[in-house]
Amino acid sequence: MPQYNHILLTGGAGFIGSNFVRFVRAHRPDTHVTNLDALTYAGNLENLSDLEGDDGYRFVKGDIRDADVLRELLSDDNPIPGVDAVVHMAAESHVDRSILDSQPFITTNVQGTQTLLDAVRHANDGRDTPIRFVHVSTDEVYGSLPLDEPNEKFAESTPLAPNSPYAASKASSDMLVRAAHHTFGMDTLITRCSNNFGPYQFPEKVIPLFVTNLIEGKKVPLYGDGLNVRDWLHVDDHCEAVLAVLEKGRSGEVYNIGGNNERSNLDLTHTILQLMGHGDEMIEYVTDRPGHDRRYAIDAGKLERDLGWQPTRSAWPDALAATIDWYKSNGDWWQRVRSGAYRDYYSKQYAGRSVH
Ligand code: NAD
Ligand code: TDX
Repeated sequence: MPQYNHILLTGGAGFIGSNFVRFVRAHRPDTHVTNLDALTYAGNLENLSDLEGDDGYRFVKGDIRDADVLRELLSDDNPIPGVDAVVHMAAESHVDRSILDSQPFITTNVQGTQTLLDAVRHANDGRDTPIRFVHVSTDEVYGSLPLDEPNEKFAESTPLAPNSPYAASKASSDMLVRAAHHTFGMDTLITRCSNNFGPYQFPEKVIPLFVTNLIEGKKVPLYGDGLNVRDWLHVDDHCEAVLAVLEKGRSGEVYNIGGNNERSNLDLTHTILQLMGHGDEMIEYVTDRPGHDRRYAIDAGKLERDLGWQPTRSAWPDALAATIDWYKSNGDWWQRVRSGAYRDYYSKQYAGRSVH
């Protein structure tokens, strides 16, 4: 099983990306990680403040739409070994934002992915072994399942039928990655994961939003009838799966990742309320999200059979309770996100330093 010398991770200052940096540094101490992140509203370097001083990790502020930055990073051998793998997580990731303004979703998720693919293809020129490219995608590209057929799940062969601008932009990026493999023989893989939860998730997503609202004594806004279903996976299980795909996956393949942990939003809300000692009076039913997908459910059997991966950190409701405890114990982190103070970290911490 190849272990990689140097991963270029895009979007590493976000929720999953920052957990992935920490996961790789803990489980593959010989693998260097360069985190390329544009620090949009979702990028927060405080997520990685514990890695300041780790020689195997470096942060570079830059945009995946900037071909010059990509060229420089992919050809750079110093001070660490050259990049031999790219894990692509940078994206606009919130469905509600894509409904309000889809433009950043097209420029980052679609054009940015193609710019990154082009840069990797050029960097492969003259190399004996091409750079391996793992594209981190989502179950939302498959669209929505009905509630009345509980045995139906998304398989890798399920046709893509994205319903939101976010999902459509991710599906487009998946198609570009597929084309790069087919046309240019690039060493690409695609993962499609279900809903993640865990530490450092931006408090616009349902679990950290509801938990932090309740800590502040506010109600939780439940969309529509609350019967939409999501399949919840702990972020560390996702990180382990992405690493397994990077190290053991078959080039050109798609791998679904899921927790086998379907919950309606109403069930999820009741569990959060119960774990936090609140009653139903804290639920505020609000207008539904336009085009709200009814149900996501992932069949992750291929990943289990072919690569031996299984979720081990997503046990319900214990993993949810531990996540709630994390937000309770890390009030500073999310209060600085809510106030906007987290945006000063980069200028304070990196002032005067070269980006490399
Ligand atoms: P996030 O919004 O928390 O983080 C995204 C990161 O990408 C941020 O740090 C942001 O600054 C960076 N970024 C955005 N545009 C950029 C650009 N143009 N150049 C460089 N960096 C840029 O997202 P997340 O929830 O951590 O999701 C990470 C990836 O996983 C995304 O591709 C998402 O589609 C996918 N995914 C997420 C989930 C989930 O439940 N959160 C589930 C399945 C797949
Ligand atoms: O305030 C809310 N009230 C509510 O009822 C919010 C923010 C959400 N919801 C519902 C909508 C969804 O059915 O909760 C469910 C989860 O919503 P989000 O946290 O916004 O996640 P979702 O839309 O399911 O998408 C997530 O999973 C797939 C991630 O944000 C995506 O990046 C990932 O690809």
